[in-house]
Amino acid sequence: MALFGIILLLLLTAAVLAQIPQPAVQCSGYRATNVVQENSYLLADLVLIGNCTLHSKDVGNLRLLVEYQTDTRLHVLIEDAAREVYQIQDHVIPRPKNQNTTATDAALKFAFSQNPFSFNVTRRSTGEVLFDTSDSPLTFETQYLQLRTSLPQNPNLYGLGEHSDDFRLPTQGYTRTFWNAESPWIPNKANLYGSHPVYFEHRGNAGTHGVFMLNSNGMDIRIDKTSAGQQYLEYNAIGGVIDLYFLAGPEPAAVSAQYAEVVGMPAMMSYWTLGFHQCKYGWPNIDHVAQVIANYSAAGIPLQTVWGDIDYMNGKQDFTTDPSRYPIDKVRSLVDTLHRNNQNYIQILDPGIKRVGSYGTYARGAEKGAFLRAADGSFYRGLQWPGEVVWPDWLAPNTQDWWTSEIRTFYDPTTGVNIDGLWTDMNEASNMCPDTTCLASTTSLGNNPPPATRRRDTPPVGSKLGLPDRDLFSPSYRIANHQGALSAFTLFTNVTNADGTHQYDTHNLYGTMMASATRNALLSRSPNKRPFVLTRSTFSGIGRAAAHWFGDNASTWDHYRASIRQMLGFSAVHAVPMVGSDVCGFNGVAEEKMCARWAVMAAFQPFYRNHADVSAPDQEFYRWPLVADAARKAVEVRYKLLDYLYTGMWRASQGRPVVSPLWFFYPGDEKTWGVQTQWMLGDGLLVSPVVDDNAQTVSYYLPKDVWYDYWTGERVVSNGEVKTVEGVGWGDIPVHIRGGSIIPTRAKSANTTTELRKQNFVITIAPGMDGTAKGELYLDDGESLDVGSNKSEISFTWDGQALHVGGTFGYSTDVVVEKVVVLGVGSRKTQDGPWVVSEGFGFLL
Ligand SMILES: *[C@@H]1O[C@H](CO)[C@@H](O)[C@H](O)[C@H]1NC(C)=O
Ligand SMILES: *[C@@H]1O[C@H](CO)[C@@H](O)[C@H](O)[C@H]1NC(C)=O
Ligand SMILES: *[C@@H]1O[C@H](CO)[C@@H](O)[C@H](O)[C@H]1NC(C)=O
Ligand SMILES: *[C@@H]1O[C@H](CO)[C@@H](O)[C@H](O)[C@H]1NC(C)=O
Ligand SMILES: *[C@@H]1O[C@H](CO)[C@@H](O)[C@H](O)[C@H]1NC(C)=O
Ligand SMILES: *[C@@H]1O[C@H](CO)[C@@H](O)[C@H](O)[C@H]1NC(C)=O
Ligand SMILES: *[C@@H]1O[C@H](CO)[C@@H](O)[C@H](O)[C@H]1NC(C)=O
Ligand SMILES: CC(=O)N[C@H]1CO[C@H](CO)[C@@H](O)[C@@H]1O
Repeated sequence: MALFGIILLLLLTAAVLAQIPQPAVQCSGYRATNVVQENSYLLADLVLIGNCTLHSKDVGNLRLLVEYQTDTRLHVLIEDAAREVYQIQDHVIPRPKNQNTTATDAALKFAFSQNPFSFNVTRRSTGEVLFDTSDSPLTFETQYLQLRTSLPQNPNLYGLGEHSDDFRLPTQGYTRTFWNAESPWIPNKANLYGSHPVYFEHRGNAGTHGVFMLNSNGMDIRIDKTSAGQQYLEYNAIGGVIDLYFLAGPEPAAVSAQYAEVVGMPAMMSYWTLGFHQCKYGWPNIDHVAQVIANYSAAGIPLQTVWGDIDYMNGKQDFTTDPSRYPIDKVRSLVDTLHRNNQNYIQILDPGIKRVGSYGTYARGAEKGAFLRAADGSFYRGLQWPGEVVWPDWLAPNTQDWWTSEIRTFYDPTTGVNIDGLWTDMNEASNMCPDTTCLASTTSLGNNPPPATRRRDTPPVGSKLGLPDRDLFSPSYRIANHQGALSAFTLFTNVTNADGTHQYDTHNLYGTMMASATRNALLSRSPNKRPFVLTRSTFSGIGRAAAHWFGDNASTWDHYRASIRQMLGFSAVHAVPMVGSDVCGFNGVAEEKMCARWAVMAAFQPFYRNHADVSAPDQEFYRWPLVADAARKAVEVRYKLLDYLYTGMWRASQGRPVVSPLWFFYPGDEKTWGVQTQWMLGDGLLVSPVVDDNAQTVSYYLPKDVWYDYWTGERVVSNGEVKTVEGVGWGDIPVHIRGGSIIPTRAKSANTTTELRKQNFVITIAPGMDGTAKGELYLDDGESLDVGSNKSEISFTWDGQALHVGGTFGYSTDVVVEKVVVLGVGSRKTQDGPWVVSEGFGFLL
């Protein structure tokens, strides 16, 4: 949400740097010796053949470990023999269990050449080469790693977020940089707030596979062709080890699930979080917030959750309220009112803790040693919203306790602000010091804390804490960070964490650790409620802990479109299902028609929040008649579909994406591979919004199948055609049911998710080409972390004549299935209920 000066010059410098070709040094790589090959693993020593010294000193002795971890997952680790090089702490990213599959049973096959060492990964069933490093020697230096794989021409590559580029990535002259950074206006071809070094490669009917590089160091991934025309993808990292997970698929959604198994299954969301959210930076006082709530109600637009941006804080300090604009008693009473009306409230937290002795949060953190330290042992300082700040060291032993205690005290339901979720912002970390010459510590305020014991400079062998004697401030290989130097606008990379690791290695994990610590604190506050945390900065695996929005985009049609491809990346590739953009855009002036379109489109995306910057005009949906109409309709249809979405989120918590690109369902249809303005919501709905600026016409692709217009039920048989519709109203959006699906909806919408849960169901059957259909419905209490057996997993099958409803019915509910509708040729058939939803039922139509 921060909007502060980004220096154009820095951007240009980064762009120019990114284009400088790599030195043409021909390194000779490593030789493999002492090879040990067992049923399910392979070990070898890799010995440097000749010094290369591209950017730093070569690491002479490496160790190769290849594990056939599961039938579909191959792990290839190349680490320094002494295990000094930094590896991501196990407690930050817990490693997946190794099932020790026998190599010959595995879908992927590893093969290598000994001298020089190179390897390839092939699909055993077809011999298809998925990864092949033989074109270029491995480089493993103290501050530079390079590994290149050849790829087929014009590969279909997806992922490598966070970025705002095409969902199917460019294949020439393209660099993806991983360095979490404040990124106002989410520029194209730039590193943004999060790092997810995983890509999926789709080869049509030959299958889809994934490759995950578990490395948090600054990195450029280059996708290009050699002068001889050979397509490649190349990792260039400034540290860490080569830790690759190959995921076999072969179905696209199987790769998503296999990736989620590696980084952790996404957290299940509470039902209410799927309601509509409103936020705004710049709401001047609590009475204004109350007016927003009242005005939503008066406009008949259901508002589920109200958010507090930094406006609520006193001097922009976490865990405070402004005594005159947001007095605590008024905030408490507003939250009580919201809760009485079954609505929710969420507040923001920033990592920067104001450095002033009289501020309790600071004083208690200082006492617990919860902050990062500078070279002299004093707390390392920077600038964030409140002014001069210190920064939580999420790796210090008492930081979680301190953070939990601050959260539990300030958000105590009986004496404090009884929030329902928290929002972690600015956690890249974003430091407002404009460049690396800004040393906040020279603008000393107040007392320094007692100096800490100086940490050892040489970590013990085997500790994986990071090699000693590196230039942690200005490494010779410069990644194409759009902010310029590594330490620009963030924490100095030479700062040491309490566990002996350095920001140089852990920078990209900072936001994820803050979000996880916040989740832990919420869990301690309400042990059996699913915590809701929204985070700006992310790393692989963040779905386990938090939801994500796409940061500070703009109120433009471009960003309206970008939000679709960003959602596809996070949901389908990065295992982060609860995502969305600031609806109607964050920066700049939202225009009425664009806002109407966005209100409607985002109703079909998982996280649905309208939010804008302090400098942007108010953009609540009720402010324009056209947008209010569109929003009423959008929220109504979203709420009717909310259990379908909730079921999708439940599947997502088991690894199946809730939002997917069309090619996940039609992998052999080449025309789907580049589609990035349509998406599948769950398994049954295709959403195809109008995407052109101010347009009322949309052309969308309908793969070869039978489809049903969601609004009219009309059956459309497509031969794989682009359809064009004109005169699409500002509140309208083409949506189709995929033939073969059964969609449960609530019969009526409601003003809150609590009321919605009391509505009856309607089941809509959309027979496929063969006349059959299936679907499912998941029900539970909507908020317990562990529902035990109190859940219903209901399956619907339609064989052309009869509907069978089975599954488990552990969650008891009074609502009934009111009606079953079968779409088809001619008029739809309807059967009226009621049928109870607490047991299976079946009937012939
Ligand atoms: C690489 O250089 C180092 C330092 O100059 C030297 O000790 C080492 O033997 C060299 N290794 C090889 C394989 O050339
Ligand atoms: C796999 O093998 C490793 C090393 O031999 C062992 O520690 C681990 O327990 C095994 N895992 C399973 C699931 O058998
Ligand atoms: C994979 O690598 C091995 C060892 O270098 C080699 O024998 C084999 O031909 C390679 N496979 C393919 C399909 O390139
Ligand atoms: C709410 O609506 C009233 C009446 O239209 C208007 O005067 C007021 O400015 C609105 N306030 C907000 C915060 O939308
Ligand atoms: C990091 O490097 C900067 C610039 O050289 C220096 O001023 C600072 O003291 C260093 N900090 C630490 C913690 O080493
Ligand atoms: C929602 O509340 C409005 C009043 O704000 C009311 O007119 C409307 O009927 C309610 N809708 C539902 C579905 O209960
Ligand atoms: C399930 O519901 C029963 C009856 O309401 C309740 O006693 C039990 O505690 C619930 N179990 C869990 C795990 O929530
Ligand atoms: C994805 C996208 O549209 N990004 C745009 C964000 O805004 C900046 C500045 O307006 C543009 O340069 C980007 O193209």
